Amino acid sequence: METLLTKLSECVEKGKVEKESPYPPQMRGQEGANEITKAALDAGIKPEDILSQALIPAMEKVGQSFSDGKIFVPQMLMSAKAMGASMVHLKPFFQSGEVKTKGTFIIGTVKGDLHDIGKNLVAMMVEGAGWSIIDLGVDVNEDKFIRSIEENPGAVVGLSALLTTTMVNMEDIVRKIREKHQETRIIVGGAPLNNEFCSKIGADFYSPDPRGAVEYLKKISA
Ligand code: B1M
Repeated sequence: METLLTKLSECVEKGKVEKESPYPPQMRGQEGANEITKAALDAGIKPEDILSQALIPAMEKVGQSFSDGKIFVPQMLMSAKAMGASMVHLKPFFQSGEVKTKGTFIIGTVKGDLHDIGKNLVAMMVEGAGWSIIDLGVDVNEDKFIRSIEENPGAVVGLSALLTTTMVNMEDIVRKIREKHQETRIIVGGAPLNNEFCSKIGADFYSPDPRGAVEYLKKISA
């Protein structure tokens, strides 16, 4: 089990998507995130363990290497691609929750921000917990959020941001949503956020991870 997770972690760190991928040259011909994830699931490793013990720690290392100037945007993008290839296999497990009747959850990464891996994970887990998902994608401005709220009365909104430069855009989006739809519940998340920031911008709830968002939704829909 450990070997598969270690290998998978290495694939994400180095950006090895699948066996046929020519990148990175030193791993040519070796299995990539696609094949190793399938093998890990076949070996009975739990999807949550694949996520928490291989994929997320690998991405943390990638972030650290980027901060240290050891890798650059193209490498980071290949790592994201490898993680995506793995998540394709995990998605059905996270989505096979209960019947979808609990409500609608609108989610998007805020304007200026293109990071979507964390947002996609939150969407998957919330969908698995029985909510209908409207995923507005990345670089989403207040107008798109407001339009979607108007099309889906009573929906809960989730905002994701990964950059210190885009988390500030959340404040603007929350304020504009509140001006028109004061009652809308808003959850915020993303690596640079915290509870204090959430209170400052007037959002309802901050969650550091998908589980917290699911728990909050459970609580408010009970
Ligand atoms: Co970017 N990037 N990136 N990047 N990138 C970070 C975020 C960074 C920390 C790397 C670093 O310097 N160490 C840094 C931000 C620094 C800062 O602002 N303080 C950074 C930078 C600087 C940049 C660029 C500016 C680089 C450049 O161009 N010079 C650029 C910005 C582009 C833009 O958005 N406008 C950029 C670009 C990219 C890529 C496109 C190459 C790629 C993204 C590909 C994609 O998403 N499809 C990328 C990547 C991959 C990363 C890192 C390495 C990994 C992000 C990730 O997917 N993590 C990242 C470093 C890091 O995070 N360690 C980094 C895994 C994911 C599962 O975690 O997204 O945190 P995360 O989501 C978590 C929680 O935060 C939470 O749940 C998730 C699961 O646990 N969560 C929520 C997230 N949203 C939530 C919402 C909720 C609740 C919980 O409720 C609604």
